[in-house]
Amino acid sequence: MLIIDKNNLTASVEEIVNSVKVFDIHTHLYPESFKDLFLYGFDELVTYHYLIAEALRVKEIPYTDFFALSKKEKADFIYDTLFVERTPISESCIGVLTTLNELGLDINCRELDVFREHSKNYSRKEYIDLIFEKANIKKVVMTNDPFDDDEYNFWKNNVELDEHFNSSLRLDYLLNDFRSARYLLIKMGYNVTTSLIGLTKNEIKRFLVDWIKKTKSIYMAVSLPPDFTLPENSTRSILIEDCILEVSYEMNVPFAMMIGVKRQTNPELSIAGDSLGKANIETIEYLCKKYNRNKFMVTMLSRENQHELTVLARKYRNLFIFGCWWFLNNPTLIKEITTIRIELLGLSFMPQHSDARVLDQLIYKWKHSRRIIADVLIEKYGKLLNLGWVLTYEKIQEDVERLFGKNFDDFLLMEL
Ligand code: FIX
Ligand code: ZN
Repeated sequence: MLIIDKNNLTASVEEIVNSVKVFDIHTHLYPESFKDLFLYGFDELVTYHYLIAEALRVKEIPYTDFFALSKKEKADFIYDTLFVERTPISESCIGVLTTLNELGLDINCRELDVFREHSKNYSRKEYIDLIFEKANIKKVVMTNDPFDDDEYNFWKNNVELDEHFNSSLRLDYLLNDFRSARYLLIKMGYNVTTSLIGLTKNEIKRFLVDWIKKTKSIYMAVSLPPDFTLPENSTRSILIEDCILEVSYEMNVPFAMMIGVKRQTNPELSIAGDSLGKANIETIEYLCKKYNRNKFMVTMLSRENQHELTVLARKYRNLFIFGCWWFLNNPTLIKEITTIRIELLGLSFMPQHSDARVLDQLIYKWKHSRRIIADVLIEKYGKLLNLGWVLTYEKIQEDVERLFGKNFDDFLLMEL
C-alpha cells in the first residue's frame, strides 16, 4: 500500500489518470468490418467538421466550392488555412498536433504526404490496436443508426462485430422526423401507420426490441433540440413515453438523451452547421420522477444547463450524467464542469466521452481530457491531505477506475 503525501500526490495522480484504461461511452467510430464507415488517418483527421467550420470562417470561398473538393483537397485547404497561414491555436487544431506528436510524427515537417503515409504502414486491424493502445482505451461505444442506409445494410448482412466496439441504438430519425422514419420502418417490415394507435405503437416496440437485439445495443440514444419538452402533446412525446421507455425498462437498456443541439443553424456548412441552445431541465426532472424505475443517461450541450443538471443528478439515482459534449469539449469548460460535478456528486458520474468520428482522434481527445481531470483531482485530493485524511495510491486508482468506466458498468447493472 502506497501512502500519498504532498510530495508524491501530483506524480501519483498523473500516473493513475494516464494509466487507467477508459471506457469511451459515446463515439461515432466503427470497426474495420464497417468498411467505408471506418474513418482513420490524416485526411480524415484534418477534415473533421470542427475544423471545417474554423477554416470556412476565415477563407472567403463559397461553401459549395469547398464541399465539391475531394477529401485530399479539403485536407490541403484546411491545413493551409489553419496550420500554415495562421497559428493552429484552437482546441481542434491543437488536437491534430497532439495526435501527430503521439504517433511519433514531426509536426513541423509540413509534408502532408508523410502524415498521409503513416497510417498506410499498418493493416486496419493493427492501426486500431495502435490507436487504442496510445489512447489507452478499453472499449468504445458506437452510434448505430438503423435509419442510415449504409449502416442498415451492414447490420442486415450480419456485419462482424468487434469486442472493443459496443453498440448503441440511435433514434434521432424516429424521434425528430417521424414522417420520414415511418416510410423506412415500413420498408424494414414494420406495419406503422400515421396515427400512433395501439398497433403502430406495438410495431415500433417490436422494431426497438429487434434492433436492440440485432445490434446488441447497450443503450438507446437520441440528440434533441433545446426546446425538447415533456410532457407535451406531440408525436415525439408519445414515442418516448409509450414505446421507448417501456422497451428501455423491460430490456434494461437505458435511454440516453443528448439535449441542446440546434441542427443546421447554417445549412450551407452541412455537417459543420449545427449550433446549440439552452434547454429545459424540467423535462428531465419530469422523466426521472415519473419513470423512476427507468434509467436515463443525459448530457447537455449548453454551458448554462450544467449546474442544474448536476443538481438534478443529486436527486435521482436513475439519472446518469456523462461527458462534456461537443462545444463543451474544451479545456476551460471541461475543467469547470468536472469541478462542479465533483463538488456536487463526488465520484458518481462519467466525466468525459470522446465523440470521436475519426479513430486517431481518440488520442488527443483523451490526452487533453485526462490532463484536466488529473488537475481537478489533484486539487481535491490536496485539500483532503491538508485536512490530514489518509490517502493511498490504490484508493485513488479505484476512484479513477470509477470515473473512467466502472460507474457506467454499475449503472447498467443497478437494480431500481
Ligand atoms: O449528435 C451527436 O452525437 C453529435 O455528437 C454529433 O452529431 C456532432 O456532429 C459531433 O460530432 C459532436 O462532437
Ligand atoms: Zn456524438
